[in-house]
Amino acid sequence: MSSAISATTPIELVQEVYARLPERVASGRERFGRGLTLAEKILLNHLRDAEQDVERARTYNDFGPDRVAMQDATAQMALLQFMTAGLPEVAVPSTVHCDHLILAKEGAALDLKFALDTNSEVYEFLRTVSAKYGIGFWKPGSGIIHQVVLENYAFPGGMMIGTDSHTPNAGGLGMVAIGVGGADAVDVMTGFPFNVRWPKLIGVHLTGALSGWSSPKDIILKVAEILTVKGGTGAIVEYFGPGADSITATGKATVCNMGAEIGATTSLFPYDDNMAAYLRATGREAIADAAESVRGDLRADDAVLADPSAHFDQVIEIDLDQLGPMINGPHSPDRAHQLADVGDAARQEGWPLDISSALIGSCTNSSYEDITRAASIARQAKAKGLRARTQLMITPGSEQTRATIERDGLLADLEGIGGTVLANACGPCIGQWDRPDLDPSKLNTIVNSYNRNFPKRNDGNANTLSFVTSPDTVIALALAGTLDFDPRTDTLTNEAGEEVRLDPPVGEALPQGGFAAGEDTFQAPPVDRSAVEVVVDPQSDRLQLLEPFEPWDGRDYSELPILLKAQGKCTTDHISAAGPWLKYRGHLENISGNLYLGAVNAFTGEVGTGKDPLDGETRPFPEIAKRLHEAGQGWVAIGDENMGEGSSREHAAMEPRFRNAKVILARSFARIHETNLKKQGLLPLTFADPATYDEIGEDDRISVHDLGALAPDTPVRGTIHKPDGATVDFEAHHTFSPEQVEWFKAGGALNIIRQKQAG
Ligand code: MIC
Ligand code: SF4
Repeated sequence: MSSAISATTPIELVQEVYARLPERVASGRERFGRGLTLAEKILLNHLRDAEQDVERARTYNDFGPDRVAMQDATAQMALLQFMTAGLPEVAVPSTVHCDHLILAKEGAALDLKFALDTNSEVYEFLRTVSAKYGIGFWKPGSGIIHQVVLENYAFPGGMMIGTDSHTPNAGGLGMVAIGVGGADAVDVMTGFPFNVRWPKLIGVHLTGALSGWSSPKDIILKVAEILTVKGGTGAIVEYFGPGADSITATGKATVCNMGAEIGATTSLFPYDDNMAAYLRATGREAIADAAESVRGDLRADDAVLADPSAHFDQVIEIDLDQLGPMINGPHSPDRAHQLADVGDAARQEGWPLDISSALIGSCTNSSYEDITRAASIARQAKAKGLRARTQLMITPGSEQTRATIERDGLLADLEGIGGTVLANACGPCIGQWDRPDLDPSKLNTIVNSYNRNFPKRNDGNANTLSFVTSPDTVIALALAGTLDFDPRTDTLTNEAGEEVRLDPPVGEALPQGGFAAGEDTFQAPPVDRSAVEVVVDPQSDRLQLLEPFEPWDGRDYSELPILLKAQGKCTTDHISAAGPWLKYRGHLENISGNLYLGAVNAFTGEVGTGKDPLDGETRPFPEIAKRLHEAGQGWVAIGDENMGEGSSREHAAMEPRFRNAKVILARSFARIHETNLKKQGLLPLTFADPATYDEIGEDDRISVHDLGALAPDTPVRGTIHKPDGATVDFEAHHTFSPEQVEWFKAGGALNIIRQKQAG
C-alpha cells in the first residue's frame, strides 16, 4: 500500500476505477430502468457489493472509497483510534494535512515558526504515526487540506472521505467526496467499508453565465438561502446545465465546498473541459486523458438533463445572468442578503456598518483564480489612489498557490493596498486569530470569503458579526471600509478627494506560466517502517492514548438527569469549540473541558452553564459533566433543530461519551454529528413530536425503554419524569441500521473492529 502513497494519485488507481465504470453504469441503468445522474454513477461504481439493495434515503450501503484525507485537528483522534485497532498499515491511500493549528498573528513566516514551535509534539506524533502506518504526511505550511487534495489527489469519478466537513470541495473535480468523523475514516483505513445512507438527490440547474461582480461564491450563497442550513441533509447536490460547464474547476470547488453549510452529504459537478484544463495545469495529464476516455460516464445521462424532475428529488433553477453579488450573515451562513441591501439590513438590525477586518482565504476561496480576481481589484484601486480602509488579510490556500501568486506579483498587488499575507492555513477561519487591539465588549463587523460564520468562530468573540461573501466583494468592502457599499453603483473618494468607481474584477483560471512548485512539503512514508516509533508521552497535556469505552450493559436507561437543554443553534462550535481548544484535539480528557461551553441553556438563556443535578448549583457544563461522570451517573442532553451542524469533529460526540452521556435527544440532527454519536456508542434520538422538546423541564428525568429491541424503522419509547412524580410518555425516532445497532451494543463501532482484529 505505502508504494501508492505519493504526492499525487497514481494513474493506476484512476484506471482501476474507470475500468469498472462503464459496466457498473450500464447495469445501474438497467436496474433503475432509467438514466443515471453523475452521483448515482459514482456511488454505484464504489459499492462494495454491486448487487446490494439500494434505495434513496432508506438503505445504508457499503462503499469502498479510493482514499482518505485527514487534517491535523481531526487526524489526531482518528489516528489514536486507528492505533488501537492493531493493524500494521492503512488499507487505503491516506494522507494527513497540517493546516488547522497555525495561529494567525504576525504574517506567514513568523506565524509558521511559532506554530512549529508550539505544536511540535503534535506534529511529531502525526509525522511518526503517518510514517509508521504508511500514510502520506503534508507538513505545516503545505496548505489547507481541501486545496492540497484538489491540486494533487482529486479526480473525476472518484470517491473519497475526509475527516473534515468541507471535504466536498473535491466535487469541483467531479468526485464524490464526503466529510466524516474520524471513526468513519478508521473503518476505511482498517479495510472495512464506508457505510452511509444512500442519499437523496437535489439537482441544481444552472443556466446563463456569471459576469461582472458575480462569482461562484454567489451561487452557493444563493443555494444556502434557498435550502437553509438543513435543507441539504441526507442529500447529494448535483449541479448541471450550461451554467455548470461555464465555471472553472476551482470555482466549482468553491460551490461544492460550501455545500457543507446546507448539510449536504456532498456536492459535485459533471466532468468538463474546465476540469480537464485544471488537471493538465496541475501536472495530471494522464488523469485528464483517462477521464476523456470515459467522459460520458462522468456526466449525468441525457435522459436526466431532458427531464430533471424525474431523476432528482428536488430541482433548483438558478439563472447566472440574473445572479448578483451576495453576502450572508451574521451568525448563520444561510442568512442571505443581496450586497445592494445589506447596508439597509445592518441599519435596521443595529449591526455596525464599519468593518473592522476583511479577510480573504479559507478552503472555500483561496484558489489562483480567486486571488487573480482580488488582485485585479487591488491593482486598479491603487492606480486610482485608493487603499484598504480596514485591516485586510489574505491566506493562500496552498504552498503551490502561494508560490505562484507571489511569482506572478499578485501578493504584491494585495500588499499594495495594505493587505497582510498569512500562512497557508486555516487561520482566522477556525478561530486561530489573535486580535489584541479589539475591544471585545463592543459589536464589530468583519467580512470574509470563508464559509461558516457562527458566533465566536473567527476570534472567540461573540460580539464579532461575521459576513461571508466572495473575495471580490471582500476587497471592494475593504476599500470602502463599510458594509454599505455596492461597487456596481457606488463611488469611493480617493486620496486626492476625487470620486472614483471600481471596475469589475478580471481573473485568470490558471497561471499562464504554470504553477510554481513552492517548497516541497510532502513526506512519503519510508519503505522500511519497522523502526519508526510513535511516541505519546503519558505526561503530555496534548496527546492521550485512548481507552476503549465500556459496552452497553444491556439495561434500559432509567431516570437520567438532564445536563443540557440547548436552545436554538447548537453547532459543533457550540458543543466543542475550536480556537484555543484546538490544542487539545489529541487529548480526550482535556478537550472535554470545553463540552457545551457555547450552548445556550434553554432554561436560563445563559451560555455554557447549567444546574448541576447532583446538588442544584450552577456550574459550567463541562464541570457538571465531569462531576456526573465521576459519580458514575449517566445523563441526557437535549438539542433543538439540526443539532451538531457544522464541523465533522468527533470530539463533539466523544466528549459526551467520555463524560458518561447516554442519550442525545433533539428535534433533528446534522448528518455527520449523528453518525459520530452512533459511532461512539451513544443513542441519538429525535422527538416524534417536536413539541415534546417544550415539555422538558430543568429538574425532569428521562427514561428510555426496551433498548434490547432497538431495531431499524421502529420508534423508541421514552418517559419524562416530572419532579412531582407526574410522567409524560413520548416516542422518539432514530436512524440506526441493523449494523449500527451493533455499534450501540458494543459500546462503539471501534470495539467491533478491535474484536474482529483480535479474533
Ligand atoms: C471547520 O471548518 O469547522 C473545521 C475546523 O475545518 C472542521 C473540522 C474540525 O473541527 O477539525 C470541519 O469543518 O469539519
Ligand atoms: Fe480550514 Fe476553515 Fe476550511 Fe475548516 S472551513 S478546513 S477551518 S479553512
